[in-house]
Amino acid sequence: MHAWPASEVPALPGQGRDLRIHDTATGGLVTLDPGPVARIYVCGITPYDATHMGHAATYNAFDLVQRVWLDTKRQVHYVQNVTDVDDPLLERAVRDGVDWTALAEQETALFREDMTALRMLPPRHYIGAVEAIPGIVPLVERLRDAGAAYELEGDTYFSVEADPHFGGVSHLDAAAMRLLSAERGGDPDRPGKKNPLDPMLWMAAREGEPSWDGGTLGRGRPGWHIECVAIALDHLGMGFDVQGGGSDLAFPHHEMGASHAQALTGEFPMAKAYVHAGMVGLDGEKMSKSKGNLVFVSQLRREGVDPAAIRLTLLAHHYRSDWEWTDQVLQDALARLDRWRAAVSRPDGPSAEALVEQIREALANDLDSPAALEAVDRWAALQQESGGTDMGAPGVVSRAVDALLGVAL
Ligand code: 5CA
Ligand code: ZN
Repeated sequence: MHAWPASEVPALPGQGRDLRIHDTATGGLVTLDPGPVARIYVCGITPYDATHMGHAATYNAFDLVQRVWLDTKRQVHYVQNVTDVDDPLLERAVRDGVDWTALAEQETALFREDMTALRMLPPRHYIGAVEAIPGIVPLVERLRDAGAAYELEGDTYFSVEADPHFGGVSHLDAAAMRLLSAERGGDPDRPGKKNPLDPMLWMAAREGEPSWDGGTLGRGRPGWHIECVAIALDHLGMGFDVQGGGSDLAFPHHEMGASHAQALTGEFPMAKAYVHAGMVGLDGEKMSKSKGNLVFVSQLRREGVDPAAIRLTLLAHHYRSDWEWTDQVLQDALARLDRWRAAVSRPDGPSAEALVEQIREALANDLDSPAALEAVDRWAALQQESGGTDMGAPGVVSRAVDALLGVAL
């Protein structure tokens, strides 16, 4: 499917820095050394409701990854999926009495608009689960033929025992895995499974639900984890630089995906870093479509909130921390945006050279966007207090804030 338009990324003077980022699999910081083309896969939305602040925060984190790499003059091969067929989408369509394809199309269109408004750079490949099915079926057949998958009442399951590295992404114990599996789309209590954690690869057609030709698997639809593996391997291949998503995806989604890929290719790891963004909450609970405690990007835009302020709200929190959306965090961002805009509206100001380096340094250090914002705050305060004589410095600041933070002043 098509993605959304890219906003311009201004080139900056000086040299970009290599990214050091927290990898869930090793539990520490890794310095990534991508080739001339950095490769990143970010798990996309399940389009049954509008983009909320949690989604926006997660995509903001990976947009920063892309911007840091672009600043090092690399190209970025960014792939994102859309889970445009899955249980929650089908359930919502039934609940609301709407066609599931229309619901998916409508919410995906809204997501594109939100991403455009927030100046998130688009993926090079934006791929729906449905369009990936012809590539998914042969992978599931291969897993089955290799003994890494088995059939249960017509459904096909992956056998976690097939991967010697299973557990290597999330490092959870079996009890924690079982709990999370039940919470996040798995079926650990289904009788007949070899291991309660085994995830479904291909679900045989159910009465009243959409299904596709599955070759020797029979008609059905794909499981969730194999969707992302098929799309990532097709477009990026093994050993890409970053797999990203919110921290709720570490287990089971990224754990299972890593196992599928290992069983398919015999190679390890699928991604050099598994990067997870913290959860954004509201009123003490994780913001989630199923709980309904949501602040939508599109709602704020309708209310006339400047998308640059929404983006500054996201940037004011470190991507790995869990945080709460409040009206105050948005008010703070609006005030900051005003200060910054006033500071860059003059033709001259304090030198911006050190500031560009501080933003670069902050982002290269595990995407420390709060530190980057503080650096810009300091420059803006200096501009306000004593000004400066550096002609063009405000322009440099505008371009740096745009290129590195995605905020148009
Ligand atoms: N389609 C799958 C991924 S393949 C999915 O998880 N879709 S989603 O719509 O539920 O979430 C989209 C992205 O937003 C995921 O990376 C998810 O981890 C992230 N996300 C969901 N809720 C939150 C939240 N409250 N805070 C931060 N990120 C969130
Ligand atoms: Zn995914």
